[in-house]
Amino acid sequence: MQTTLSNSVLNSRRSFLKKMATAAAMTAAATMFPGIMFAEEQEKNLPKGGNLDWKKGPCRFCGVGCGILVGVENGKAVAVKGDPNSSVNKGLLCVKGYHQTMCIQSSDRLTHALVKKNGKYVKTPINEALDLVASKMKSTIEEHGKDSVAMYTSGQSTIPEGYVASKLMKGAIGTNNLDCNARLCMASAVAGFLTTFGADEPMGCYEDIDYADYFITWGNNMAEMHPVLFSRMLEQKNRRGAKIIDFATRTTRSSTASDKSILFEPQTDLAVANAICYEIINNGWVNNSFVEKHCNFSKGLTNIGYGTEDKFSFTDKPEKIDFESFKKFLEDYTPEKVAKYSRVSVKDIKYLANIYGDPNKKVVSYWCMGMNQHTRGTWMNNLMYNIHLLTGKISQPGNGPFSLTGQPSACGTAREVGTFTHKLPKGVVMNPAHRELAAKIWKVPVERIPSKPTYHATEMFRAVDRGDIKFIWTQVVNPLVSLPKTSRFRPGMEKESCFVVVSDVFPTPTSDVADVILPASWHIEKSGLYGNSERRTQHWDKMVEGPGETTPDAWMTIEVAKRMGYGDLFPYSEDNHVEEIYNEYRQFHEGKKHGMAPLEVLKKESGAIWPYVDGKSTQWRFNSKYDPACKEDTDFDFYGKPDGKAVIWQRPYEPAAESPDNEYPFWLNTGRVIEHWHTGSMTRRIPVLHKAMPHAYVEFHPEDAKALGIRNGVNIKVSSRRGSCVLPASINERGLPTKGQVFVPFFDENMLINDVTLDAFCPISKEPDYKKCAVKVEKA
Ligand SMILES: Nc1nc2c(c(=O)[nH]1)N[C@H]1C(S)=C(S)[C@@H](COP(=O)(O)OP(=O)(O)OC[C@H]3O[C@@H](n4cnc5c(=O)[nH]c(N)nc54)[C@H](O)[C@@H]3O)O[C@H]1N2
Ligand SMILES: Nc1nc2c(c(=O)[nH]1)N[C@H]1C(S)=C(S)[C@@H](COP(=O)(O)OP(=O)(O)OC[C@H]3O[C@@H](n4cnc5c(=O)[nH]c(N)nc54)[C@H](O)[C@@H]3O)O[C@H]1N2
Ligand code: SF4
Ligand SMILES: [Mo]
Repeated sequence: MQTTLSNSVLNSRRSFLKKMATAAAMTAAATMFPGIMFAEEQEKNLPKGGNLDWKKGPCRFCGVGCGILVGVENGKAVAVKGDPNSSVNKGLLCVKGYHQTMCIQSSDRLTHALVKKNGKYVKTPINEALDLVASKMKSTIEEHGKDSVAMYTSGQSTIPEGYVASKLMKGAIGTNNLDCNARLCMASAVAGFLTTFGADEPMGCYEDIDYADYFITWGNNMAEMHPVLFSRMLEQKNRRGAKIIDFATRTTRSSTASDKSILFEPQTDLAVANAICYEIINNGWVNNSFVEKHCNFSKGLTNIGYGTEDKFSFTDKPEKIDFESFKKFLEDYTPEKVAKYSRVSVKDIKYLANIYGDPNKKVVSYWCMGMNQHTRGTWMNNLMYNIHLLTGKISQPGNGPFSLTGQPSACGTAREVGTFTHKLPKGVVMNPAHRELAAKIWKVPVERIPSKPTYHATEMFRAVDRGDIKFIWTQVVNPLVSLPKTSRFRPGMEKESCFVVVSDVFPTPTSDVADVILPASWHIEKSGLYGNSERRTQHWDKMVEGPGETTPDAWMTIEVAKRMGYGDLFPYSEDNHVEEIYNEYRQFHEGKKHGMAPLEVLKKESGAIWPYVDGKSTQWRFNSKYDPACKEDTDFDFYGKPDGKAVIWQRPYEPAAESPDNEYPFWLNTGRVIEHWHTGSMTRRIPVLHKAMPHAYVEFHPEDAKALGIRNGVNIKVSSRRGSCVLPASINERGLPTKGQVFVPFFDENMLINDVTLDAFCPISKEPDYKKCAVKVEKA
C-alpha cells in the first residue's frame, strides 16, 4: 500500500487546517477559564426569534456527559445550550460543548465512500463500498482464518455501535479480535476495579461534589478536561469552603485554581500512596470495624515487566496476606524515605495523610490519565482504593474514590457493552457462564465464542505490522495520531499485507492509509446512547440529516454483517435499529446489580444511573442504605467479590519503563488542552476553538529554557529512541512542567508527538504509559 496519495481529499484537509492556523488569534479569554459558559450568558448569544426546536441529548465530547439542548431550525443545528434539567451540568457547558455542532459544517466533511483504486481515492456508492468491505473480510477469513481480521473501535461509539461490533466479531465470525481506544484510556481503571472490587465502574456519583469537604486530584487536570465538574467543585469551594488539592507532575490550570498544589516526580505516586497508608496505619487512623468486616488483604507478583516486546504475556498470581504483613511491607514507605525520591516533602505527605485519616473530613479523590496511563496503572488504582478502604471513606455521599472517564461512552460502550478483546456484554470471554449467556441472547452456538482473548490495542497494531492481521476496520478512532509509537505503526498500516477500512466523519492521517473510507454520520445525525463517568445512560434521537451518503456506524456494521451471510443474527430495521439493539442489549444486565433503565425513561429524562432498580437510579453502590443489591444484614456489601469483601492490595513502587539518562535527559509528558478533543479532527474544524489554540507546542520549565537558551516560539526538535517531532517552544503559557520535564499536547496532526512516545504498558491492564518516556531537546 502506498502513502503518498496526493488526491483532493488529503490536500483539502491539509490546506484547510493550515488556512485556519494562519488566521490564528487568541479569542475570548473570559470563556476559556475554567472553560465555562453560563446558561444566561449563552442565552444572550442565541439566535432570537425564529422557530428553534430544542432537542435533548448528551454532549459529544467528554465523559462528564453534560446534557445539551440543540436548537434546530429548517433542518439545521443552529445553537447549543446546556440542559437545565440535567443534574450533571445544570445548564452549564464548557467551550467544546457550546460550539460542538459547528464541526459538521466543515467543507472537507466525508460525504461519500472513497475506495482506493490504482493509488487514487474514487468516490463510490455506499452500497458498493460496503459490498467490498464484506467480501474482503469474508475472503480474508477464508484464506487466513478468523483471527486474521480485526475491528478497532471507540469509547465514542454509541452503545448500539459497540454492541453490533461485538456481536459481529465474537458472536457471528467467532474471533476476539475486537479492541478499542478505551484500552489507551480506561483499561487500568477497569483492571483496578476488578482486582479490588470484582465489579467495574465508580461506586459514587457526581452528587458527591455537593457533600465533600476535600477534593484531591491525583494527576488529573480537571479544569481543562472535566471542566463542568471542576466548576461544580469551585462552586462548593466558594459556597461552603470545600478545599481542592491538586497532586500532579505538572502545574496546570487545575493547580492554580486549587487551594494547594503538590508536585511529585513522575511514577512516584505509587510510593506516596503507600506512604499515606503507612501514616494512616501508624497514627491509628484505620477504620478497624470497616476493614475487619469488609476487606481482605492480598499481594501479587512484582517486577512484572513493561510489555515493550511483541507477544508479551503476563498472568498474575494473587495470594492472600494478613494485616500484619501489609503493615510490615509499608515500612519501606515512611514519609521520610519516600520524600527522598518523590520530591514531595515529608510535611506534604503528612498533610495528605491527615486529610484522609481524619474521620470528620469527607474526601473525594479524582483521577484520570495520570494514574491510568502508567506502567503500573492497575497497581496505582489499587493503591488509591487502599487509602479509601483503610479509612472506610467509600460508597457514601461525599466520600469516595472516583475514577473519572474520558470519552463520552467509555463507560457505556467500551466497558459495559465490552468492546475489549477479553469482554462480552456481560462479563468476560474466559468465563463459560458468560459465554453461555451471550450465545443465548445472540442465538449462536456457544462454541463459536472463543474463550481466549487475542489482541489488546497495542498488540493489535503490532500484529498488523508483523502481517498477522490482514484486515482491520477502524471506527470512531484515529490511531495513526493517537497510538503510542506511531513511528512503528504507521509503516505497519501502510503495508500491502493489510486491507484497511476507516470509518470517520473527516479525513485524517489514519484515513490516509485506508483502502476504503466509509463516511459516518456524526453524533446528532443519528440516534444513540452514551454512558458517562457516573454510570448514567443517556439517549438521544436523531436531530438533523447528515450530508451525502453518510450512514450511522451501527448500520454500516449491520449491512456488512448481512452481506457476509449473518443476516439472521442482525434482524434490525434501518429506521429503528438503535431502539431494537438497546432492548436486546438490556437483557444482558437484568437484575439488581446492573439493571439498565428502559428507553421510555431515557427518552423523557436526562439520563438514568444504573443499577436502575424499581424505577430508581442507584447513586451509591455497595452501601445498603442506597443499593438494593446489597445483602440485607450488612451496612456495606462489595458484592462483586464472592465473599462480599474488597481487597486491599500490597503493591510496591517500581520505576518507569524508561527514565531520563545522559543521552535523553528529559521526561516527556503528553496530554491535552481544553480547546481540543484528542487528535483535533473535530475541534480544529471549529473556528473559535482552532483559533484559540492553533497548533501544538513543547512546554518547558523556565529554568530549563534559560539554561538551554530557548525562547518562546523557537522551533525545538524533541527526539526519543523511537522518533522525533518539531514543535515551537512554550514557556510560561498554558502550563508549567517541573524542571527536567517537557510537555506536549497530542491534538496536532502536523506535529505527531506519538512518533516519539513509547509503547510500554501496564502488564495487567495493557494500557500504555503516554505520560513518561525519555527525550532530548535541541533547537531545530
Ligand atoms: N478538552 C479536552 N477534554 C478532554 C479530552 C480532550 O481531548 N480534550 N479527552 C478526554 C479523555 S478521553 C480523557 S482520557 C481525559 C484525560 O484527562 P486528564 O487525565 O486530566 O488529562 P491529561 O492531559 O491526559 O493528563 C494530565 C495529567 O497527567 C498527570 N500525570 C503525568 N504523569 C503522572 C504520573 O506519573 N502519575 C500521576 N498520577 N499523574 C501523572 C499530570 O499531573 C496531569 O495532571 O480528558 C477527557 N476530556
Ligand atoms: N500522546 C498521547 N496520546 C494519547 C493520549 C495521551 O494522553 N497522550 N491519550 C489516549 C487516550 S486517553 C485516548 S481516549 C485516545 C483517543 O484516541 P482516538 O479515539 O484515536 O482519537 P479521536 O480524535 O477521538 O478519534 C476519533 C475519530 O472519530 C471521528 N469521529 C467523530 N465522530 C464519529 C462518528 O460518529 N463516527 C465515526 N466513524 N467517526 C467519528 C473523529 O473525526 C476522529 O477522527 O488517545 C490516546 N492517545
Ligand atoms: S465538560 Fe465535557 S461533557 Fe460537558 S460540555 Fe464540556 S466537553 Fe461536553
Ligand atoms: Mo481517554
